[in-house]
Amino acid sequence: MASLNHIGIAVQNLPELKRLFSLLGLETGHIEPVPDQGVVTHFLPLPVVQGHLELLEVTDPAGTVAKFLAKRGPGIHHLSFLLGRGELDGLTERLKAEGYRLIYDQARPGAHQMRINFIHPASASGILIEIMEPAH
Ligand code: CMX
Repeated sequence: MASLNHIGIAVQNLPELKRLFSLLGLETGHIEPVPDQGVVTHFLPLPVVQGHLELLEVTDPAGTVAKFLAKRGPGIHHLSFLLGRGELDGLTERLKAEGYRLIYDQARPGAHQMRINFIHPASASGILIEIMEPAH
């Protein structure tokens, strides 16, 4: 079975995105130029967890994912970060105070009995970021 090693994110404003990931507790580890590919790679180690790829099958033609497909075509829709229980509301308030745009005023229920919210891609360098915590 193949294991997920990393997700490559094309960035235009590196300090801006590093600042956001730092608020989520993720700091840069290894930095390595790869001249052959025309980039410098910045790796932010992720805690090892049992993760998932989530395939989003549309059921609501007027929903956000249907709209995404119509506008941008198929592909990666969001990154989802798991927090410890009781951490979501505090982080949400901190992000708002730092000027980030959250999608919901209050966390909503998500799959796997999670409380979820999202950072709007307009304030996350073009990436839709889900933050979530176990509801129970
Ligand atoms: N990733 C990156 N950019 C995205 C995006 C995504 N997933 N979805 C939309 N965008 C872009 C749009 O293309 C648009 O770009 P431009 O301004 O360059 O045209 C920009 O974000 C702003 O879009 P918007 O008009 O404010 O909002 P949309 O109606 O396109 O909706 C969003 C975007 C993020 C507000 C909406 O998708 C949302 O509310 N998402 C949260 C809920 C969600 O995504 N649920 C599905 C997953 C559920 C699950 O996993 O359980």
